Amino acid sequence: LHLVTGAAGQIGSELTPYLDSHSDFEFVLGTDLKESFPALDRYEQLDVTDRTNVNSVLERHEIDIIFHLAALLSATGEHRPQSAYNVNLNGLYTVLEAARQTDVERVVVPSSIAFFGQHTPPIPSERAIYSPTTMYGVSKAFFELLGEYYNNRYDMDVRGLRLPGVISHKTKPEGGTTDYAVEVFYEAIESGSYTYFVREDTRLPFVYMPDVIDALIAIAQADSDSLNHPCSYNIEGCSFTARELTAAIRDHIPHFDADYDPDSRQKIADTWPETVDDSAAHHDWSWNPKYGLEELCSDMIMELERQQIA
Ligand code: VAH
Repeated sequence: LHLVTGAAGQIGSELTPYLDSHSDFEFVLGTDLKESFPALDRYEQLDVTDRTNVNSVLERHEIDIIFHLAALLSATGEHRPQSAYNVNLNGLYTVLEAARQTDVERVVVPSSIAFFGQHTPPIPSERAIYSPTTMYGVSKAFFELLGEYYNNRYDMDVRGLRLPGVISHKTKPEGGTTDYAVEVFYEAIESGSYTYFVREDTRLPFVYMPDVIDALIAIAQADSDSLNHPCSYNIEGCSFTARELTAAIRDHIPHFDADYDPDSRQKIADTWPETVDDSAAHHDWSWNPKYGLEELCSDMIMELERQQIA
């Protein structure tokens, strides 16, 4: 059985049904804080910070791979650093310890470009200096270091990849610094205008959800001998500025009106790299994104217009 924590979140709510519907995977148990989650056939409530609860789930089910997605994102983490510490650090430690004690075969955890910071050089590779300035980024550095520790000390198989901003249309974004790149699509369709909370020249790396799903599955299935950076792979689908995103949307919605009013999240975005070197992922486990800015724009707008009509 595969276990997904954070199954109701932005990535979990797409990864879980995807894994469940593809026969070459085992059955999947989705878990999250919600009492129930009717969208999933197999779902249990799970608080990853509750050791008894985590141990009970792992002891009652034969879990082979855990996709540990439960976390608070960067902006929320700056409003509630203590909660972000508890979920992102204590929760991770609880899951790794329970996985170790119940012989789970593999644990896959998303890291993030938030691992980097203002001292990171342009176009960083896996080994570039990291200096996270957010509790969320600190928790991702903690994951990468603790995951390598568990691999070396306990011969476990913990893997991770540094996700850039994730763009998707199935769930509304919550608490990310890159949420503007998702909210803008909803507003362009619903109201025809959007005020970005970053400057128009803010450039960040992004990845579209179908490429995220492919990457998480590819790294989960990769031969461990080929993984030179098991917990730390950079990946990127495309890199663009808020201005370029507006222009790409106007290709589909000509009257779309945008303005830019940076808030506290600009400070976080300014510490992240504009683009990353993901050649190691291409080489080690055949990372090969399908969606550039134009492709993700047309797919997002088509899917949201379809949802709006439905
Ligand atoms: C966030 N979407 O904004 C997440 C991600 C790189 C961004 O970590 O916090």
